[in-house]
Amino acid sequence: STRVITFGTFDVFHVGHVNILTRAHDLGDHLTVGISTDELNHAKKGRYPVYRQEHRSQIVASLDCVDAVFYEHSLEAKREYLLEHRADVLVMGQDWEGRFDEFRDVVEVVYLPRTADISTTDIIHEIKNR
Ligand code: C2G
Repeated sequence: STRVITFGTFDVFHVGHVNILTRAHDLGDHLTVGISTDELNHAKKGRYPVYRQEHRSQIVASLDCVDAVFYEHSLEAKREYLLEHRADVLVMGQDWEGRFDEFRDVVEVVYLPRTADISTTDIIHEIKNR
């Protein structure tokens, strides 16, 4: 059986997130999702997510297409996460194209097209400006 893994923040959960998770699930038999922690977001993006990590992971874990979730504490630990979760396929959106090619020795790496015209950043702006 094929084990798929993907990573993300999944903040202010939207249909682009649904699409990548359902397509990732369809590439195998078991989908594990690494949820980037609040502290990882603060360190890498300079801001905390709108939704705290417990709520983001609870939302993602509730989906039929998701079998397991864990917290991604560090971007540098990706190889350890892939091995720990016995992943066969790593799926990421095309905004990450090429960025995970170094792991092709342990997993198949697949970059999927993003859903057009939707992002957490745009949603935050839309809410601010109404
Ligand atoms: N995504 C998508 N279409 C959108 C928006 C997002 O397909 N319109 C995908 C992204 O390509 C990504 C996933 O949804 O694969 C999660 O996106 P983010 O929550 O923005 O994830 P990010 O903060 O990029 O975290 O180790 C990698 C990081 O944890 C990725």
